This record gives sequence, structure tokens and C-alpha cells, in this order.
Amino acid sequence: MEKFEHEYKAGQIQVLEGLEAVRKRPGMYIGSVSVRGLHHLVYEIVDNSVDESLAGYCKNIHVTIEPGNIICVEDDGRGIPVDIHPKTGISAAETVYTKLHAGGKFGGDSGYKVSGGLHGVGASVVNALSDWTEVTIQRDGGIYQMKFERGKTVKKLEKIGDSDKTGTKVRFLADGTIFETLDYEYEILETRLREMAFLTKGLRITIEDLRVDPVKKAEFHYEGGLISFVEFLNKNKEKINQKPIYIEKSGEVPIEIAIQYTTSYSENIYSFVNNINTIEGGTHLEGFKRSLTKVFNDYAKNHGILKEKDGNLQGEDIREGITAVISIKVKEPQFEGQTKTKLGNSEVTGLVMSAMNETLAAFLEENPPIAKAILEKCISASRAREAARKARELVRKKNALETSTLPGKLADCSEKDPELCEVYIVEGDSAGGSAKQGRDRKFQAILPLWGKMLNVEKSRADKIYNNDKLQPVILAVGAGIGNDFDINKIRYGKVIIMADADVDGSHIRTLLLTFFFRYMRPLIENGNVYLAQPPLYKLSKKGMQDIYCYTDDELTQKLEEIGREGVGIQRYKGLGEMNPEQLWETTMNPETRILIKVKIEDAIKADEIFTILMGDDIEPRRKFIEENAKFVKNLDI
Ligand code: 28G
Repeated sequence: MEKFEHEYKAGQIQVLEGLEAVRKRPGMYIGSVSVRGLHHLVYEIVDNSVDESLAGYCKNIHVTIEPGNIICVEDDGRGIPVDIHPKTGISAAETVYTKLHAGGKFGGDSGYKVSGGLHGVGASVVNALSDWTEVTIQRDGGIYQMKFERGKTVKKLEKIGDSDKTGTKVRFLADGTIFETLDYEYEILETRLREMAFLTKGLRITIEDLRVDPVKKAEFHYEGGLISFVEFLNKNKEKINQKPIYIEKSGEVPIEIAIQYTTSYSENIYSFVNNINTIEGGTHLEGFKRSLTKVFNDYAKNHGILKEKDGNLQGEDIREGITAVISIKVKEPQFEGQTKTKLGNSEVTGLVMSAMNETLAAFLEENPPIAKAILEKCISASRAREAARKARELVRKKNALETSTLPGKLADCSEKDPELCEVYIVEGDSAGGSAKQGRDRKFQAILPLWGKMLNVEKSRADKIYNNDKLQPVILAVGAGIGNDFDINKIRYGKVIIMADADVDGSHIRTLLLTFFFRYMRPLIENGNVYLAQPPLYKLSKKGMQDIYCYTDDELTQKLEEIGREGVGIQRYKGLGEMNPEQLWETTMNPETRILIKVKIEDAIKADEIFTILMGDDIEPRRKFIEENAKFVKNLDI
């Protein structure tokens, strides 16, 4: 008995030390204490519900953001076991919430314990990093509850009522002394929860944001799983195969793949391992690509679509216009790469290939018109690639001959260190003229744009190289495009799009952003692309310095401050209305200007936006341009 008590105490001390370590170095457990880390807390808890769903016991998950940024997650699984652990003397539920790595993410006896946020650290870490946590469990005919503060148990698990239902409910308030912010972004949670629902077919996930009036809410439930996922990704695109190709294989490494071709020229492949988005790809993606290339080439050869002398189609030609999602489950995944989102398990490549080869080959044999349509597209992609190579060489040769690699219209800066340089891309010669006169020529370059607009979404690389509007941009940035793009060669640390705040300006902004997104994606990922914010109004009054307002709200506010008496309000319709000094002062002077950095945290969302804006469907595009402010906001998450 004495010995037991001794062990009990020792166990408790160890537990406290464990969670203290989490509070000391939160970044080690959840990546960061930024807004990103904050959202990870929610994923960690939801993952436990998803695991319960994967085990076959949970059908519904409700996530609520309550006023005060309290998160509530509720599921209808079996409920965390409430029995007392014979060794530690504490309940299984309390163990899960107070012991680091309790339960272990992988292995164990309950089948696949495979979902999991990037860090997969579990409920105890969320508990450690929360001001308070409250866990309510329904099972064995009762309602049980326990409470914690900063990871420490303040109310041990006790029965508080009767119930014939089962499930787990967790409410927590993240610790404001640890996180930079407690403000959850509804859209971020919504996107991740939608993704989780796609990846777990049949599971119903709802989200509700009670902080706003009217409340925001959404429900995700897809019987089609990955099939629904690719249909969602392609909803604004023209499809080649109306029904996605679906591949499913159970076994040691369960594999699920859905593929749908569209008439677009981009490649959209998303891969997941244990529900984690493997942004850097890895062995599963390798297997997918190899199988795709092999099966299509074999089919083309066998059916005389491709002659022996033509050689093989390249993988990239076969992936033009593809939208695919690959989801596999691996018991002991090895994650590599900069962001630990690249699968390293070498055995997986062959498994994915063999899962795909047969089903994909059979699909093509059974659907000759679709096979033919896809292969025709592959062949023209291959021709376009060849044409692009020639165009690229031509550009290179021309550059070599002219020694200067720069477009004629570019007014370059004198500084040579790219870190310190910035280029303003300006539509139209008149605004370009003001910008040239107003700039600081030491570090600011101006590239006026002219020529015919090109819809990037509907053009292949060869057309892009030859387009008179985009070629100067490619040359000025100086780092190539597409697979050749080399971020180390960029000539300017800041590439700033400066356009009017009207529909035409929005059009050029969209064109350039689509172009950067599709052909210079690292430039956006690396944070080099910016939007200039010219003012909308100028207020002038005798004896007062001119005031510039950048939004309508700011105008109202400033007018309230200075009064309306004797105030002249000028509304700027375009950049061209400003003289060089005004342009410098309001939009170009680093001391006073406002720049919006274009970020892409979420490639799915960005692709959706660009597709809406540049795709075939007029109606969603019109609606979207109307909500232009939202466009910027969505890009800026
Ligand atoms: C609502 C927010 C988050 C959960 C369960 C259900 C069980 C469980 C959770 O067991 C301990 C370790 C391995 C079996 C399992 C219930 C088996 C039988 C569960 C959640 C015991 C954890 N009955 N639901 N944990 N395992 N939902 N939602 O956390 O051996 S966590």
C-alpha cells in the first residue's frame, strides 16, 4: 500500500513536469504560438474525434467558436473511457488530458490511429496550452466531467448526471499569455474541416461561429469522399471526364485516389498521408505520377494513338489539366523535408503504383472516348512544351545578342542588390510616366505595361513567353517561368503591382496575380509580390496639410475629426490623376505608403479564386469582382 502511494505521487510529478515542458517550449509541440499554432489546437482536438470516426464509432462532429474565443468540440463517438487506470490511479480520460503522448498517435490495438495534425501531439498539449479546459463524457449510462487550468487538474473526473447517449465534448480557452492572438479565423477552420470531411467519407462535420451576428455556419458531409473533393476543386472548370476516376485499395496501406481531367492547363494534385496534407509530396506522389505516365503511354501505344517512332509522352504532358487527390494511411510514416510534409517511406511508391496500374488501365479500356480526349490533350501539351522550349531559347538567344536582358520600357533603378530593389508594375503609359518621375530612382524601377491582355488560365507556356504584355514582366523579374523559375535570380525583392481601384485595375491585378500564381508561384510563396494601395480621396483645407484617405471608412473618420467646413474632397479615379509628387507621397514612399503583401497559405483557396476569376463561368466571376475587397482579403490570409 505504501509502495502504491509512492508510485502514485511519483507518477503525478512526472505528469506535471511533462506539461510544464510544453508550456515552456510550446513551439516544439505545435510549431508556433502564432495564429497558425492557435488553430492547431483545434485540429488536435478534432483529430481525436476523427480517429473515433475512423474506428467506426463517430458520425457527427460539431465545432463551435463561442464568444470570447472559446472552442467547443463535440462528437458522438464512444466517449473517452472513464475507468480508473490501476497503475496511476487516475481515470483513462484524465490520463489522456494530462500525460504527454498519452495513447500514442500511431500503433496501438485499436486499428489505425492515423489522423493527426502536423504535429500529432494530442489532447494533453492542448490542455497544457489552455487557460482552462473542460471535458464532458457520456458513456456507461452517465455524464462525467473534469476540469483543468493550464494543464493542471482542478476538478477530477466525476459523474454529474445520467445519460443513455455516448460521446465526448471538449471546451477550452487557449492561454492568452502563450499565444500571440486568440482570434480564430473562421475561414481557416472552415477550410480545414471541409478537407477533413472530404477525407473521411460519411462523416458529418459542422462549424458555427457564435462571435458574430448573424452567426456563420457550415456543414460538411460527403458520401463521395475524395470523389466529392475533386468535384469541389473543379466546380468552376470544364470537365473532360464527368465522373472522376476512383481507385480504392484496402490492406496494410489503404490507398484512395480520385482523378478528374479538365480542359485547363494547370496541374492540381493534392496528396495526404494520415489526413495530413503532404505539400512537399514524397513517395506516394512519386508512385502516382509514375503509374499515370506508364498507363497512359501503354494505352496510347497499344491503340495506335502514339506510334513507336513518336517516343513517349512526358509525365508533365499527361498531368496537364489534371485534378487529383491521393489519400493514403501509413502506420509508421516518415516525414521529411523542410516542413516535414514529404513522405519518405520507400515501400509506398510500389504500393501506390500497383494499386493504380490495374484500375486506371481498366478505366481507359472501358472508356475509349475519354481516353482519346485526354490523350489528344496530352499530345497537344507535348507540342506546346516543344514550342515553349523554342520560344524560351529564342528569348535567351535574343538576350545574349542584345547583352541587355531588360525590356525597353523598363526604367531600372541604380541599386544592384535585389534585396534592396523594387519594381512597380504599372498599367498604362500616363500612370507609368508619373511613377517614373515620382520614384526614388536609386532603388525603385518602373515597368509600364501595354499590349493585349492574355487570359493566363486559358493559355499554355509558349503563348505566355510570346505575349507582349507578359514578356517584359518575365524579363524584368529575370528568373524565368514555370519549371525553369529560379527564385535566386529575381532582380527585385519586391514586385509591386500598382493599378487603379476600379474594374480595369482589378482586371490587371487579377491577370498578373494569376500569372504569378501559375508561373512564378515561389515568388508569391516567398512573399515577394505586393499590391500598392493608392488613396481614394484627398481632403484639402486652408492652412491644413492635405490628408489622403485609402478607404471609405477612413474618409468618414477623417471628416469627423476635421469637420466638413471648408473641406475640399477630391476623389481619385485613377493613378493618372495624381502628379508625380502626390504619387510618391501617397503610394510609393516607403515611409508613408501602404503595401499589401500577397500570401498564399492555402493553395486550394487560391486556385479556387483564380479559377472563378479567370475561368469560363461568367456569373461567379462577376460576383467575385463585385466583392473585390474580399478578393484581397482572401489572398492575404
Ligand atoms: C470532442 C472532442 C474530441 C474521443 C474516444 C473514444 C475512445 C478513446 C477517445 O479511447 C483511450 C487508448 C487505446 C483504447 C476507445 C472509447 C475505445 C473504447 C474509446 C474526442 C482506449 C482513448 N471506447 N473519443 N479516446 N484508448 N473523442 N473528441 O477526444 O486503447 S477521444
